[in-house]
Amino acid sequence: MLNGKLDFRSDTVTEPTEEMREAMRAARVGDDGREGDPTVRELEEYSAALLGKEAGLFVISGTMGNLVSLLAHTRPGQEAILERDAHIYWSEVGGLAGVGGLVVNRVPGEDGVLSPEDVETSIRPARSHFPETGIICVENTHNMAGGMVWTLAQMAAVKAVADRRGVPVHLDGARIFNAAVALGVPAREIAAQADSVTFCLSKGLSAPVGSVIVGSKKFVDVARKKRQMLGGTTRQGGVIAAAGLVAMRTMIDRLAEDHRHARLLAEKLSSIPGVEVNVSKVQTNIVRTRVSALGIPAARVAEKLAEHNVYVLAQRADTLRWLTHRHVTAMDVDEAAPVMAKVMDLLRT
Ligand code: TLP
Repeated sequence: MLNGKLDFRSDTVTEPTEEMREAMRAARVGDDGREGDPTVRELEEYSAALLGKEAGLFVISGTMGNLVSLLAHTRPGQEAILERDAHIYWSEVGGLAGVGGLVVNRVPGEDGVLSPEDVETSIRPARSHFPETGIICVENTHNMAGGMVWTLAQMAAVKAVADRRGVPVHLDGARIFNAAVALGVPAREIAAQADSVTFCLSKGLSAPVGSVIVGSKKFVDVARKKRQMLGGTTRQGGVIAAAGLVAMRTMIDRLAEDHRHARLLAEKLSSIPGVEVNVSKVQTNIVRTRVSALGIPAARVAEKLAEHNVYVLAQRADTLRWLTHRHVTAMDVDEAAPVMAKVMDLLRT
């Protein structure tokens, strides 16, 4: 329950813990655009060490992290290979084309996972009239595929092709820690299969603001310049970075609980007539329910649920997305499922 609501719209709604608020109050700060902010620096170094990379860069959002990374890896006119339903394609205002000048090549994957064969054939051969492939983007967990996890082997297969063809791989790891918890491996093993990673502090980890990019020192130096170009350098950013540090130190392991709640929710929803859920594909904290049997738009179902204090996202015309997070308890799941059953009955009649 969050502010009296059963709020399943996103893990972005999570609010900072008391420990985060206290750390923000006490944060040591400096001017990050001049000699540096000690707390931002600590977050960047902590992130790089945790993910096994040389350097880190604090940014305001996942969207900025992805854009800065693409700008640092590529030149205008190059091509970006992305999975068809990548967040970078759907939900980041087309920044890669609008700001980065990149040609977009969307490659269909299975449950959000690209095959190495498809990546191989999508990389442009060197011909004078072709754009050059500048970047391959992967997403783990994959949002539009319902929080599906790429295994290490699947990531390694794509990375091997990319390395052989000399193309960098960027991982949109907004929810990399959900993937790590689901796979039972340290996040650094996932990060090892990409040249750069963006991850979010303000989703399941509950920090109020921020994401971090990690990669080689050389890459992060270029990314720092691109961040500045976008106006993304903070001044006393330590005030928010402090909450990010608490998030990384205290909130990763508990993501397993969100995954259990998502599974529980999926099981409960799957028994409701007219609601289609693929329970076996609920691997992390996202549950997708298709409601096309009703013949009315998912947005209408979401509206009706909200009238009964249950908030979800209409992700596609026929699909609702339910996300579990720190403010959704097992009791909340128990309460929400019968509301969905009731709403389906109301809309059917
Ligand atoms: N995802 C949000 C938004 O789509 C509203 C959500 O509710 O799921 N990559 C992935 C895979 C994401 O899911 C998101 C945000 C981002 C990047 C962007 O992060 P922010 O919101 O910090 O810019």
